[in-house]
Amino acid sequence: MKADLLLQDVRIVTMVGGRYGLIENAALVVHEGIIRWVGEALALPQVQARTVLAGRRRLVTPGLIDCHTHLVYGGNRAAEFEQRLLGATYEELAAAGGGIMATVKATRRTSAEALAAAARPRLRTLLREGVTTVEIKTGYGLDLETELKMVRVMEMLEEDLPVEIAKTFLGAHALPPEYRRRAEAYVDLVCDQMLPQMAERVEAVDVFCEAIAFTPAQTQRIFGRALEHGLSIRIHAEQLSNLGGALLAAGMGATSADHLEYLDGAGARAMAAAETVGVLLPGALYTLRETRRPPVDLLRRLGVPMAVATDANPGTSPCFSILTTMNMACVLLGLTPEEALAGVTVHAARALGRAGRLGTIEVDKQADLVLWDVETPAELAYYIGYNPCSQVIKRGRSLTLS
Ligand code: DI6
Ligand code: FE
Repeated sequence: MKADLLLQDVRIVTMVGGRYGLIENAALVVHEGIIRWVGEALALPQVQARTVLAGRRRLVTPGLIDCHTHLVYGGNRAAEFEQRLLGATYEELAAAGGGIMATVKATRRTSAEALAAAARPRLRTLLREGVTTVEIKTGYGLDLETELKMVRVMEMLEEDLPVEIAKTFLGAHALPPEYRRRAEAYVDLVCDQMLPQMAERVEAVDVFCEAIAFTPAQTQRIFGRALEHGLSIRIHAEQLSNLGGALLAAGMGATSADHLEYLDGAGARAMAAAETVGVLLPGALYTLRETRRPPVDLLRRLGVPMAVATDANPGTSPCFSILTTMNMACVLLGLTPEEALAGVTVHAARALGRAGRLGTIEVDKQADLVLWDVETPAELAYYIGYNPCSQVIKRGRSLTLS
């Protein structure tokens, strides 16, 4: 067997079927970026490998996947964070031009180069924790020019850094001030002007379906158009209230419904029937000090796959640590460490429509791998602010991350 890389003396957590699937005394063979063989070292066939890597009994997992972020944006909202802790409410801040609109203003006036320069260290922080694939949403432009600029920034990041970026169009994130009281006209703009141009450059369309954002009827209209363009659909649903967004999106074949704090039984059953992934975002719940929890027991009982993501954004989740997010998913939402790891590997791959290629360690999958200095996989969700990542392999190549 010919190989570019033979990885030996490792313990492999395959995550097949969402379980650890730990193989002790394991070996793994990579050729042309693809896993060609994995199993117990004793059964390893004859291999002529160009590179042999001794893992010194480190634990190996699939490359981690952050399947929901907004990490391209201008400015930051630390001042709002401070004002909120001094007693200001969201409504007051929004009325004073804060909230999502503050970030929209900053993103509109920042160049693509400056946006990329600001996003790079955020993305690097994720990569240093073993993230090899990340989803990034637009949604801080809310006009065609700036939405396209955000996609260009993602393309620049992908050129500079060894990471795969899944690009999502979130033109329906908030109603821009120039469309005040003309929401339907803005939805027309999203459907008729923005979507046709964005369709070439992104793979999915997301809508923030919420009382402070877009209604289910508007969401349905946008999703209908997205499907006509051959894009997959995802939704921010049931974060602040229950509008039935997850039910609607699942009925239209959404790949994921995200947040879900206020999800009800009908929504959860629709997700189970449609095999829609539930993406849990504990960083937002934590930052907003939300007391309502997504119905994890119900999702588990119905067999809805649960992914876990940072929701990295300047307002509700200024969090750029996938490991801390796994810890929050356990401590705040009651996931097991195994479920949290499945949430950032196999189920996250599914939320991004990449389950055939990413998310587990199996023959024929892409060789995105992380070597960890830990004894047990539960340690990945256990530490807070400690990074045991020892080495990252992307498409079969070892990375040096500065
Ligand atoms: N849900 C959220 O929590 C964020 N966006 C979204 O759709 C908020 C983004 C922000 O405040 O900038
Ligand atoms: Fe979000």
